[in-house]
Amino acid sequence: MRTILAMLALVVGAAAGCGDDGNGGGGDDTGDGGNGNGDGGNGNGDGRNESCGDLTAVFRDFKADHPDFEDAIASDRGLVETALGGDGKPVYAPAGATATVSGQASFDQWYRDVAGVNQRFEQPLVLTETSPGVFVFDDDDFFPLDGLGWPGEETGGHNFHFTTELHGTFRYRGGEVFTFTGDDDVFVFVDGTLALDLGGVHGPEDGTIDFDAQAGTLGISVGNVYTLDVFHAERHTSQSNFRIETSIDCLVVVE
Ligand SMILES: [Ca+2]
Ligand SMILES: [Ca+2]
Repeated sequence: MRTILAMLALVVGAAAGCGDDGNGGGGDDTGDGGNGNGDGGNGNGDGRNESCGDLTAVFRDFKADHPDFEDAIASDRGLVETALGGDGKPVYAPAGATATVSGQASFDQWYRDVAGVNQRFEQPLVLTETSPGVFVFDDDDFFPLDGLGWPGEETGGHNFHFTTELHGTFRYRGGEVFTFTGDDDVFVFVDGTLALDLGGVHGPEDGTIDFDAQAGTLGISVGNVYTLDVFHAERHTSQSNFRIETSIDCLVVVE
């Protein structure tokens, strides 16, 4: 299944003309016309395609009285299995309750539409090239569902207690990194294998995927296209931070 998805994404990526030559900080009028860096061979001279990094996030709004939200504050690594589930969702790993999760039944609601429990929204989440070859989304006041979702649930004027899901594909060129900083839980899967675990209810924490260093564990090889799946949960007041920084030059959304 994931191989098929990767193949489809490869076709889409090729059609989108994702090139290496557009990472020059947005200056397209320098007149040199020859800014290809030579390692990709597929640049079309038009710069980085606008679809690169133009992601769409799925948000699900929860209420504070959900058993896993606004409860204990604790680091809680190991909440998910190493392998992403066959349905593309994280698989709850512990045998029962943990410091911050009631159990599998409650966890399974985090990234699935459940009537009466959560409300689903889709919004753009766009990575911006902040310096040549560095793509960032950064919001230390991350409240995408303010004014949406369950009424009467605001704290300090903000809608806390939601989850975030992002799905993309990228061509592994070698040397990429992907850093997440934020709260609360974050699970990142590469080619269906857990590559970053920041599980738990906590203040901003950060973790980095070093694709070269983790290539063996992840089973990835330079030149191929892979899936990148990000799952996040905002589970506790009074902060919501969400920051992605990556050198992946063309992350393409998967619907
Ligand atoms: Ca909420
Ligand atoms: Ca929080």
